[in-house]
Amino acid sequence: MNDTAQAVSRPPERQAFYDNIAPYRLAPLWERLHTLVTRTPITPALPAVWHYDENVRPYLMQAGSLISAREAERRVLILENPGMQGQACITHSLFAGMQLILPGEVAPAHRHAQSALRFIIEGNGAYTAVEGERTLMQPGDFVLTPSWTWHDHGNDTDRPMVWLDGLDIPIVRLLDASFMEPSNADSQTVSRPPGDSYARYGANMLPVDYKPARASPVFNYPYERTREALTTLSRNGEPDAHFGHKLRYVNPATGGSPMPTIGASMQLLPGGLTTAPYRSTDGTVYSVVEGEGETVVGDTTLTWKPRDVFVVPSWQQHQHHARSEAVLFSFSDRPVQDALGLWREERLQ
Ligand code: 1HN
Repeated sequence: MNDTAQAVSRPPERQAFYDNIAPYRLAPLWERLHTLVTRTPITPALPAVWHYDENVRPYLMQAGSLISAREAERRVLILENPGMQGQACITHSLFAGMQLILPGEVAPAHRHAQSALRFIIEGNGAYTAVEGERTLMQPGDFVLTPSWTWHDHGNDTDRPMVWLDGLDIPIVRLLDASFMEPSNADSQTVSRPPGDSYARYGANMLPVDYKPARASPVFNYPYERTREALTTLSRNGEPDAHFGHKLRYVNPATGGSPMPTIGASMQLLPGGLTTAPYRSTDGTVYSVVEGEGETVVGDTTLTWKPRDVFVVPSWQQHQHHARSEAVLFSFSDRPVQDALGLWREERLQ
């Protein structure tokens, strides 16, 4: 029996039985078992790529002239997986969108059960405020807004600011656990100077009496530091066959993922490298920071360059090829699968 196992046969007397029991909210498991419990993961998600310069940025800018950040609350174009149209997700478990905030605009303060990450794509120096502290964002920065934290965004620069939003919306939807609260004020009162969290928690040190929480106390992981680490690694040794030089972001107080539902990594692929075939159960969203190349997922080839986003669905074998030295940011639901004992990977040669 394989993944597309034969259904059991359905002669007229069985069909009549199913019809008879349906009004009583009963259904035969044997008609559905093979689609519920599959030999290997079957996902509705398809591999896909969004080319930023050609097919995202122009429409995001059009959206900018159609609606304000204030009216939209968040001016985001959803990156919708072509295998799950209308479901507002990029993988079965994750939402991704591209958010624009124009000079002078404010995206008003709110908080929600959903955890969010921002990965900065374009612009310099707009801010996100999280729990009363602002951070100025630069391309390649990885910014967190953990579950139920107040957050607002503003752009006091003279250039548009664009970032990739990643949220655990489908996970919260599955669990029917969504709560949201708007703030009375558009912008939070700033209660701590910029850089305060990073000084307290981001220097490989912690306040002496700090008690670890579910989410990382660092809420901006600047690209400068990440790139520096990857540059050093790439000078010091050979790349891993499957990952190149790859580091994951951590909650510095626990060594676990920065947020309970979303894990994130950054990897450097030396120019010319083709990674060995790999698959894992966490469908993964990639944002290209530097370099050009392609990722072959099954029989689909996704070609990418800086600022493109692509998605590799669960359990689909893939290989990255870097035509030039490349840096890829990625995020997935791996912490959820790890916590539940579900995560699996397969490394082929
Ligand atoms: C949200 O609150 C933000 O705070 C971005 O910037 C994207 C997508 C769906 C629901 C809430 C934000 C979002 C979102």
